Amino acid sequence: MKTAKAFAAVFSALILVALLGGCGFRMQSFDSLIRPPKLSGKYQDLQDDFERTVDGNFDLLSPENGDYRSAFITFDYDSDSNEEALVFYRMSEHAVNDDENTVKLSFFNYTDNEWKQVSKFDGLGNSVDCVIFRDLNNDDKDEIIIGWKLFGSKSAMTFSVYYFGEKNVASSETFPYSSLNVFDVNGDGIDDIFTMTLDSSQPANPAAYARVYSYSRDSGDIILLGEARADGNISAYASVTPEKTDEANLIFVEAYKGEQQMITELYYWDDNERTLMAPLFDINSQSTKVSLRSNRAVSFDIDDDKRLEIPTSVEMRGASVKLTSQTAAGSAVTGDTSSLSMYYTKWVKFEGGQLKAVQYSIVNDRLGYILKIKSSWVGRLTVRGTDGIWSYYRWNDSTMQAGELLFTLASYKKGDSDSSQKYKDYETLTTSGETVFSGNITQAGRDFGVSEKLLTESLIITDFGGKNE
Ligand SMILES: [Ca+2]
Ligand SMILES: [Ca+2]
Ligand SMILES: [Ca+2]
Ligand SMILES: [Ca+2]
Repeated sequence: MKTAKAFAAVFSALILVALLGGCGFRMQSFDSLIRPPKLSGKYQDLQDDFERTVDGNFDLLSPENGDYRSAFITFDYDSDSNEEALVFYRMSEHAVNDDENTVKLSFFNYTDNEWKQVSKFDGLGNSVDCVIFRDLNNDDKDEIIIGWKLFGSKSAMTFSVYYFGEKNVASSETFPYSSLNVFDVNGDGIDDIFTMTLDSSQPANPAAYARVYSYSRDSGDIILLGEARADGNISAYASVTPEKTDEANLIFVEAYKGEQQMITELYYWDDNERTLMAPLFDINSQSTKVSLRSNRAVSFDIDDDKRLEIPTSVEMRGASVKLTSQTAAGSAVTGDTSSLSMYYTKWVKFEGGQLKAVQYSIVNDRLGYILKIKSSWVGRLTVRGTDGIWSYYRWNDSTMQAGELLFTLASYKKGDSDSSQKYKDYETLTTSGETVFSGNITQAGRDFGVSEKLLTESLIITDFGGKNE
């Protein structure tokens, strides 16, 4: 499964996303983050006491995602300054992939200078995805949300919630997920569990669901509070970002459709309907095609109003953008190129139940930039180029003809003398780390209204969460 791809550092607000299939949002200070086992004094005692409770040889096991990546996790669920602990392990006599070989989980309490085992559980998989501590029932004590990875499955995981008590630990029902985050979905001030779940049981007709789980006072346990449909034809979830607005608490879910394409799912809780709403999901096509794009841009506050905008695609005619393909040996083959479909990117805001265009742009995820353009340029501009070095031409939509070259944007590493020579007629527009972004504007471009100042102001530099080859 793909690793999650956060947007570039320049969009640091969006870094508050969960890793794929990982845990929820983290706002704590750094020292409450990853805690290695501190096996000295009290913690050595924990290990000793733990070993005494296990009958046979065991291997310790650490969660694979989230903030807690240690087999021994100490926490203080009731904030009384006495720590509690949990330990993940597995018995060594079974092979790692043996179905019998479930992860085991022990809970410990520290009282009277001694660790005492409070409860012991068989886990629900052969590895641990993540551990989250959060108060879900509003009693000022943290519950423990644990995500389990199922045998042999890459995307199907289950979670359960553990309620820590003085005398024992109780566990909830278990629920499936592909991606899990904890935040307040319905706006009642109490955290909920938000999951995206892919159902691939019918490969020809994959489905997916957004679901919200909440603690129910009536049942005394976590229940499914509401669900909405999602595009099932995706390869992985990239991130989940909640956003509070005056109208609603929105949830932006970014998903990959193969290597080239992405979509954004949008959800919000409707208090009247008492369920999750999916305003972008198209029931007829069973997909979220309105936000489909052929680049790796994700929702982003493009106009600095503290609200996210979703990238959507608008057809661009006359474009010819190629990637130089590589032979098996890795050498470039001239003429053997694959063409990319090109689109303008229209950034839309969800407001008053509708999508409103906020900004148009052209996204180049090869070089790593978003070029904001005036809406009046849409349909009057087309792009030609190879390997990310794109030239922008005038385009006439009624004659379907390309006109004059307006400008070209290039990038190269600082101090690369070949490139500095190659782009010596270009003006530096901006730099990002070791990369120089430069442009060359023709007289026709200047007549069209392009200037170095405009390009510099219109460029957003990003590596789209990955390294550009
Ligand atoms: Ca405690
Ligand atoms: Ca609680
Ligand atoms: Ca809530
Ligand atoms: Ca915005």
